[in-house]
Amino acid sequence: MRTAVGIIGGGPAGLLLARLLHRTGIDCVVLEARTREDVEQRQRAGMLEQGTVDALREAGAAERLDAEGLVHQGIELRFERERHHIDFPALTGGRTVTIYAQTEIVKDLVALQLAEGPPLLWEAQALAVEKPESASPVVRFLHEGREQTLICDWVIGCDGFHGISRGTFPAAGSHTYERDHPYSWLGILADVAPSCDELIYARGQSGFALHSMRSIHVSRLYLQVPGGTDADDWPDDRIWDELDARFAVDADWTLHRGPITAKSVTPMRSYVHEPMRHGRLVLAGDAAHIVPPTGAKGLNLAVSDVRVLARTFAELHRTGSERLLDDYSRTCLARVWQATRFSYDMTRMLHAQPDGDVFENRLQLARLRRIASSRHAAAELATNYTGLPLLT
Ligand code: FAS
Ligand code: PHB
Repeated sequence: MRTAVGIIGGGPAGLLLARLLHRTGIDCVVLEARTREDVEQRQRAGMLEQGTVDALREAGAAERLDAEGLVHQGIELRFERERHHIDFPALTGGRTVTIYAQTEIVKDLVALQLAEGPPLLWEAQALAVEKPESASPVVRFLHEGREQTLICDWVIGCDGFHGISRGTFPAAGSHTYERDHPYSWLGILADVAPSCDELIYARGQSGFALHSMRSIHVSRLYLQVPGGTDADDWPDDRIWDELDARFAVDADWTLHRGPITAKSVTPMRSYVHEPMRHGRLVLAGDAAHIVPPTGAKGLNLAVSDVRVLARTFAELHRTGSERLLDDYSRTCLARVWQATRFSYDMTRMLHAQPDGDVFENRLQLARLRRIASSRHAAAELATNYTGLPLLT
């Protein structure tokens, strides 16, 4: 097989990139290791910055998002049994966010790609990227029981944190920056109407909790748990009891319970790989960076990488100039590090420190009190949460 742009990975980054390139008239192929069912059912993110909504509209993939997405005007911070609303439009000159599950974005993009192209190969596992420094890099992949090759002009690694693309980069000149946080998130889906109109980020005495949602009928909640936690050790009642304790406030508010339909544990890590390009191999999304989901940045960062990348290929296609491509890594990393900073700060501010560091505990409260009492500090949180401008 031969194509202009070989895309490894059919998650949100790979699918959105394929859609944007296809609409620009650029030939590409997506190789996805898993099945369609796997990819469409994988419970992940849910909060979209306006830039992500704009990108999906630009891709002609936002019809259901516009009909079903829940636009939110802010979030609530909870600590010391107090409630503090962060009013996004008032603090950011009108910006809002939208709740629409990553699973639905993937379903929308898959349906469009299967209907209109480009080719999307399921259960096509990339084994290696060869000759990335050459003008014709090759992806060796396993599909339908045999090893095949995809000869490309460019290869884009959209294969997530556990993919193979990043490992193709030469050690010399590559740098990784990482921090594993000493706790994880236990995430649940529950068939019960959300107990709130907007997301609640709670710093409880025994740990962090987040109340999100997927619709007006389905709640999505997260609970800080020790690293290495097995979801099976958390029966439904234990989860609801702990969530109740962490969301407790001196106000008339009830956490509504319901049947839990999905449970999973996600480790908390911060990770950045530099650079994001080597020769004709380029990384986008989780293949290049991971943030703890406290700042709701993972999916949004993947989309902003893709928006930059699609523009660079559009210029290359139109003018033959690689000027923007030469700048891709620097452009994306500027935004990646800002999102990494924000996600790290939100995580450290809201999670109980397992080592019971009382000094850190007091610092957390001081940070939260500053946000609750200072318009300036609240505006800084709101500006970062709703998304910094693209191409910072
Ligand atoms: P993805 O990991 O989504 O997609 C990579 C794709 O590449 C996968 O489909 C994989 O099967 C495929 N692949 C891998 N190796 C391959 C190979 N060798 N050949 C072919 N295909 C290959 N972000 C938030 O903002 N909020 C959240 O609550 C949140 N929760 C998360 C929970 C979990 C368990 C994880 C892992 C991530 C979570 N994230 C969250 C971050 C998540 O949303 C990512 O940012 C987002 O999926 C990034 O999309 P991609 O870069 O496309 O990577
Ligand atoms: C989600 O809805 O899955 C979600 C929302 C905000 C976050 C993390 C996850 O910070």
